Amino acid sequence: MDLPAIPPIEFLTSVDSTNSYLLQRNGSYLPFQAVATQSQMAGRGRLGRSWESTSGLGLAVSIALPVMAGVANAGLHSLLVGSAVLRFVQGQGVVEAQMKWPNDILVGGRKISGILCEMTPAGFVVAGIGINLFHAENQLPLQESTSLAVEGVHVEDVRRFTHNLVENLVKVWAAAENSATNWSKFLSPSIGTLGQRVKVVETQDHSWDGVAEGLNDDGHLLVRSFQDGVLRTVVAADVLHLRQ
Ligand code: BT5
Repeated sequence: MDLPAIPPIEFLTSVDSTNSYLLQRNGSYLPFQAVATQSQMAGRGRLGRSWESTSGLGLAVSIALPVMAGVANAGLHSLLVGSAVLRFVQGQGVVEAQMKWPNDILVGGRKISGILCEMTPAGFVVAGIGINLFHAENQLPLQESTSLAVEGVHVEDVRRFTHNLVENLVKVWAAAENSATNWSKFLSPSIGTLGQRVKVVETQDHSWDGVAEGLNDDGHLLVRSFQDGVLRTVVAADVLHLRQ
């Protein structure tokens, strides 16, 4: 399979948000153009949440990805990016890493990476990836977080690491393009949430428990409720893995 060469990655000393930085370009991108920093001062998560990456110990990278044919929503793109990041983190030696639907990479229940995909009007999706690299246990931003260092992986060269991460994403993009629209089949093996007992948090005041039984071709999670046995389609919510 011939893969496109990736454009040179722009490394910034510091920036508010790598996603915002790329989005400001208003659609003038080369495919797989990326920007990265170890000092992101106002990293954004989903739903107005934030991503902590001010310490210089993590990596924030955003990539302009060509919108996948037939995929209109950011959610499915986010799952595709998540599956690439999962494989990459596992390839670094963290074999027990898992993807929690929709966009967290966890190791033993602790978050090592988060993904934020934002659609642009010009046929690209800006995919933002935050990864904790060098934090020691006492430098982690949250109790439920971890880093590659804590998991025993030492990153020697951040630029090379970033390059390999982007290259890995290009490979997953090419494989996904070839798999047409059978997204459930393509993505399900990457999603650790499947088969788990979960709490679906719809709003602060409304949550329910069930078993995650599958994923549909729109990337939505199918959860069978414990309360009434109905299989519900979860489009947008936070999902917590319950202890078995
Ligand atoms: C995410 O949102 O996990 C998406 C994070 C995306 C960050 C990247 S960095 C490059 C690009 N530029 C940006 O501005 N953003 C992207 P969400 O699922 O909403 O999770 C946010 C939650 O993760 C926070 O509320 C915290 O609980 C937790 N969190 C924040 N920083 C963390 C960190 N460094 N490590 C682990 N967990 C963290």
